[in-house]
Amino acid sequence: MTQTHCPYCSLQCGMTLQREGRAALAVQAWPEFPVNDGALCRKGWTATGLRGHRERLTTPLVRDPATGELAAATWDDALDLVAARLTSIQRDHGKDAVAVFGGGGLTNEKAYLLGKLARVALGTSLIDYNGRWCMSSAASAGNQAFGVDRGLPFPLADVEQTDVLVLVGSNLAETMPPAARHLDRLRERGGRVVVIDPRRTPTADRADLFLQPVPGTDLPLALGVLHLLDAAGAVDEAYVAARTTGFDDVRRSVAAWWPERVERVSGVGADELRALATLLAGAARVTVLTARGAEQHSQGTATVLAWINVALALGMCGKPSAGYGCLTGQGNGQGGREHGQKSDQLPGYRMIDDPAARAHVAGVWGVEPESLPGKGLSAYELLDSLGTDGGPRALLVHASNIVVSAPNAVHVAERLAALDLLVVADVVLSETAAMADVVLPVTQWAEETGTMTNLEGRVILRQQAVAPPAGVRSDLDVIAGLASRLGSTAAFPTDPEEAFAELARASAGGRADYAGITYDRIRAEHGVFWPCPSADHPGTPRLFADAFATPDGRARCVVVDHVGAAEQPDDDYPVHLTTGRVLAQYQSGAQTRRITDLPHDGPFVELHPMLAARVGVRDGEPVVVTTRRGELKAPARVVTTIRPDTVFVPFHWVGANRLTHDALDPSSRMPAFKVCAAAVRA
Ligand SMILES: Nc1nc2c(c(=O)[nH]1)N[C@H]1C(S)=C(S)[C@@H](COP(=O)(O)OP(=O)(O)OC[C@H]3O[C@@H](n4cnc5c(=O)[nH]c(N)nc54)[C@H](O)[C@@H]3O)O[C@H]1N2
Ligand SMILES: Nc1nc2c(c(=O)[nH]1)N[C@H]1C(S)=C(S)[C@@H](COP(=O)(O)OP(=O)(O)OC[C@H]3O[C@@H](n4cnc5c(=O)[nH]c(N)nc54)[C@H](O)[C@@H]3O)O[C@H]1N2
Ligand code: SF4
Ligand SMILES: [Mo]
Repeated sequence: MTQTHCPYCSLQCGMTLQREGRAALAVQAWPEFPVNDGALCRKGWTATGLRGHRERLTTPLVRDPATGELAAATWDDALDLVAARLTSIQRDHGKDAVAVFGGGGLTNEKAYLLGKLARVALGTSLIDYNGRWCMSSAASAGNQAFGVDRGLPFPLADVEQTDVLVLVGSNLAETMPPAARHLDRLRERGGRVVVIDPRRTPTADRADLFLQPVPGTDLPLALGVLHLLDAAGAVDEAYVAARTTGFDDVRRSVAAWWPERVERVSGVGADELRALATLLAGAARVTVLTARGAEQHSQGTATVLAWINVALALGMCGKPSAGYGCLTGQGNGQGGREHGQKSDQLPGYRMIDDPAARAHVAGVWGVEPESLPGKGLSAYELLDSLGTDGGPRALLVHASNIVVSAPNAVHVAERLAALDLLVVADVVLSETAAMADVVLPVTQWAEETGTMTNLEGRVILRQQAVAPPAGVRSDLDVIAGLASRLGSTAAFPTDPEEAFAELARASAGGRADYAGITYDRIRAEHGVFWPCPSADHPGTPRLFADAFATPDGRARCVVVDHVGAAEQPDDDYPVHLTTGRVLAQYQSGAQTRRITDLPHDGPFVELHPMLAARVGVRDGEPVVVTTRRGELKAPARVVTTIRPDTVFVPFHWVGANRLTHDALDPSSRMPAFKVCAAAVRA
């Protein structure tokens, strides 16, 4: 019996894996783990379905130049080939001719060593990861406003004790189902839930107040709320004076956002906006949480900053059971960005252009600080540059199915095809792996040990329950195997606990300080919250009680203004397209589409009966969605729960991202997955 965590989302629900006979593995509850109290969603309960699956990769594959087909190879042949090609490409085209793409599903140890592989063994500046698509706008806003980015600055269960919880663009009843019980308990206590979403989701069904804006207008909503709060004298002036800077400018900037103007822009009635402001003004404790609906926009960072301003104006950040937080997405979305996979960061959440940070990390790695490359390109910019003149000629991908999940995916697939060498490490032959020159089969969660950092900043332990299938190696082995073949003399431990100890040293003194965390402590304490700088430090479940992580300890109120979505509807593309998730599928679907116990109903197009009537399509009939990038034909799902001017497509199947565009947020470089202009026809 092994206590571990679900392989999927950032809730990282605790679960027990029980061996049954020689090969089978059963998922059981782990009631003592506090984040989910033994509850799991159906993805968690069925997670062992990929073990022993006939499509599980169990041997390296190398593309035969004669036939163009992938063929089985030995590990030595595959790694020798990759290292030789990388070396010759770098010799001919320079260090940055090789790029690395990581994932927020990787353990901290893997993410850390992938960053070290890029910076030390390859010497390339080009590494980024799919977390850039996940919550980088909230990260950027958190850094600007609070001086630190930790998704939730408090344990998730704290929201049960708040008085008003505002969920901006989160469908947690379907994306983190066990967390929905907090909403139910909050309401049983008499608290109120507000949900803001262009679709009335199962989460919105739990709301006391539901606002249904045009996609991409959460920013003006926040400006309008703050306008009303200020007009009502509901700003906590003492708090604002003592704990923030910049509020006067923000106050002036919202003066012109009266409710009728907000209504014209967002489609949310002035009365509904007033109802929200009244609810907030009368509450002792308010918690605002954003998720991808608010963040995946070309103004995602500004939108989050606007909602942080609301929370600060009400005096909530740092107060018990109140404040602002972002609901991170991937299993290790939080830790994945703290330890060096992001193009501008070094381990411990250090910035790569900070000389002191470079010196510290170079010291731990035993290299000269000058040898470390500088800042690279963000995820989409990196993919966009592949195979171009002067761009990278080789790409290593660990834990992302880019072909399905990147925006403007047809273009991205063309860029991948233009490479001299594509290497993909994965568990299954994902759509991206199927394009690779070399595919490396790796272990999956139940077969390995390592740490993950959940959405609360709680560092937890994934523990091995079974031996991996023969022929499969861990990403740690792949990274170490490549590093030594590339001639690196730096340490690339393959033992996860040893890797974690090195990571902890590298993070020491950084914002995300793991120096006092050990596997034993995690086991004994149900996880440890960072920062935890020493063995005798208790960890930090709650941030900001006394001060923010800025140089002067005050939060920054940042002025932001509404520009609007990068692509607006017009005569040719008259509706808004938004994208997102369904309960039973995970991400690009590489894993969950293969699990037979989960429904496989393919992509669909959700649209309102009024729009359906206009285009002449009935429920279940095929409908065609087109954008300036591409086209998708899929069955219509006619529902009254979506705005009549908006269509929704889940991105778990090939298709949604043929439609999305590549507008990026200027500060976080996050793509605007959540809104573009589209046309619909029967
Ligand atoms: N079932 C399931 N759960 C998951 C995942 C999964 O793939 N499947 N993935 C995990 C990951 S990595 C992530 S990032 C999280 C994401 O978790 P969520 O952010 O909850 O998921 P999404 O479905 O992407 O988006 C949430 C909602 O945003 C709404 N929305 C769209 N446009 C807008 C807008 O302009 N404004 C507002 N306010 N709302 C808008 C959508 O209608 C949708 O209901 O889920 C995690 N959990
Ligand atoms: N249109 C649209 N597009 C989106 C989004 C959206 O809302 N709308 N959301 C975005 C968001 S928030 C995210 S997080 C991304 C996610 O999109 P992806 O990056 O594609 O995420 P996954 O499907 O989880 O891909 C992970 C891959 O890694 C493999 N894998 C699992 N574990 C391991 C491991 O330990 N090692 C290795 N090497 N491989 C492993 C899996 O089999 C899978 O193929 O999609 C983004 N794309
Ligand atoms: S909510 Fe997330 S972590 Fe929990 S069982 Fe479902 S997918 Fe797994
Ligand atoms: Mo995500």
